[in-house]
Amino acid sequence: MQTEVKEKPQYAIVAAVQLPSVSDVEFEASLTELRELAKTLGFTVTRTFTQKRSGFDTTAYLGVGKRQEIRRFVNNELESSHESTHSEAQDGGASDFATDAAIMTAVEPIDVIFVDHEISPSQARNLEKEVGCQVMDRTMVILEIFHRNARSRAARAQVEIARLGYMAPRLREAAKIAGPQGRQRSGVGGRGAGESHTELDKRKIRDRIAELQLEIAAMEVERKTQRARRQDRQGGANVALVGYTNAGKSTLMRALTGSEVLVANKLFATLDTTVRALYPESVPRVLVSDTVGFIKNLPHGLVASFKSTLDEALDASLLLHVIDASDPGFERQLEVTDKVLEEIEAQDVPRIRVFNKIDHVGDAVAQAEREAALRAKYPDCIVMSARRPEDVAKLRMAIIAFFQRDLIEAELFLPWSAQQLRGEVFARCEVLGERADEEGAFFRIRGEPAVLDSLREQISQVG
Ligand SMILES: Nc1nc2c(ncn2[C@@H]2O[C@H](COP(=O)(O)OP(=O)(O)OP(=O)(O)O)[C@@H](O)[C@H]2O)c(=O)[nH]1
Ligand SMILES: [Mg+2]
Repeated sequence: MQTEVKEKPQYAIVAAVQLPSVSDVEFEASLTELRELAKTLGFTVTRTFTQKRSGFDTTAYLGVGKRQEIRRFVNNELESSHESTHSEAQDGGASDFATDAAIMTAVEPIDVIFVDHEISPSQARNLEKEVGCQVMDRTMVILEIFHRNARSRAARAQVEIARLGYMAPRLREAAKIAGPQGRQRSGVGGRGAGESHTELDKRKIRDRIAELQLEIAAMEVERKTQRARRQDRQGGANVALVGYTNAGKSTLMRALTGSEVLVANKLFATLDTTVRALYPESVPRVLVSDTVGFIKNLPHGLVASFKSTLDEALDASLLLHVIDASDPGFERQLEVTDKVLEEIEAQDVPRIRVFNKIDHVGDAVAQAEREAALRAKYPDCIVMSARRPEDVAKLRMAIIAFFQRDLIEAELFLPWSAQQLRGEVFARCEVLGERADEEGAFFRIRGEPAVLDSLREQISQVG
C-alpha cells in the first residue's frame, strides 16, 4: 500500500543525556526506540553519543565537551584511527555506548542528529549551529512519522495541528538562523526573515489551527452519527485493539476480521481507526476497531489531536490491550499504554491483556518460561502469536465469550404472518432450535436482551 520512495541513503547519529533518575536499562531501551524511529524515517544511524548529566545543558542540551566531540565526528575533523567503517549493528546494543573510545569520524556524511528528548527551540538552534547538521528532537521525529503516515482527512488535519503547535515557538529561532533563504527549513511560509514576518507567520499558524479545528469538529459530528447508527443496528458489541506501536494490532485485526488493513514493521503504521466485523460472524456480531499505537513521551499535541480517534476505544465495551511479549522493554510499553488509556479516561473499560509475538521470544524453552511468567503475573491474560491460526481462534473465542456473558436464552414466537422477519431473527440471534405448529414457528434462541425486545416489538407490529 505504501509506496517506498527510493532516495539517496541518509545518515544520522543519535545523542542523549542520561539523567540520574533514569536507569541504564530504561535509557538504553529509549535509545533503541529512537533508533527505530530514525529508521522508520529512512535514516541509517551510524553512531550513538551519550552523556550522564544532572540536567540538560540550558544552552544546547549536551555539555560543551560532548558537543565538540560530535562536531569533530560530523565534520570529519579527526583522522580515523583505522580505515574502519564504523557502523552499528542493525539491532544496536550496549556496545553502542562507545562514546569514550577512540574518536572516529563519520565515514558517511551525517545529515541529522537525533536527540532523545524534547528540547527548546534555542537549544536546538544552538546545537545545530555548533554541530553543523540538522537537529531533530524526539517530538519532531514522531510528528514527522505521523505526518508521513497520515492518510485520511481527519488524521491529516490532526497531525497538522500538532505540527503547527510544535512549529509556532520555533519560527523565531528559525528566522534567526536562516536569514532570507533558509526559511523553508521551518516548513512554513518562505518569505524573508525578520521579526514582522515571524509575527505574520505566527498569526497565520493560529488561523490555520483554528480552521483545522473547525474541520475536525465537523468530521467529529459525522463520525458520532455513524457510530450511533452502528450502535443502534447492532447493540454494544464493540472491541478495540489498543497498545504500543508495532505490537501487532493490525496483524490481529486482519486475522480476526479477514480484512486487509496495513501491517508494517514500522512505527505508527496505523493512524486511523478502522472498524470491521469479526469474521466469520458471531452472535452477537462483534465489531473490531484497530487504533493508532502509543509511544513513550507521545507529544502532547498528538495526544490531544488523536483523542477523537481514540474515542473509538472509549466507546468499546472491551479493550484488547496488545503487547509485544518479545520486546525486552514490553513492561514499560505496557505501562505507557495504561497511562495513555488513563489520560483519555478509558481506564474503566474492561480489558484483556493480549501478549502477542510469543513465537518471537527465543526458543521453545524461553517461550514457555515467558508464558509462565506472564500468566503468573497477569492471571487473565492471553499469550499468543498472531501467526498461529489456532491462537487467533482462541482469542476469537475469548472475545465472543465476553460478549455472550450477557446473553439470555429464550423462546421467540414468529407467526406465519410475520415470516418476512425470519432472516432478521437468524441475523441477530443464535438460533438453537426451531419447531412449528399451525400458528407459526417457535425459535429457541440465544441473544442480547435488548435485541430480543426489539425483535418482539417488530413481530407484534407486523404480525
Ligand atoms: N513474529 C511475530 N511477528 C508479528 C506478530 N504479530 C505481528 N507481527 C509483526 O510485527 C510488525 C508490526 O505489526 P503491526 O500489526 O503493523 O503492528 P501495529 O500494532 O498495528 O503497529 P502500529 O500500527 O505501528 O501501531 C509486523 O512486521 C508484523 O508482521 C506475531 O505474533 N509474531
Ligand atoms: Mg497498526
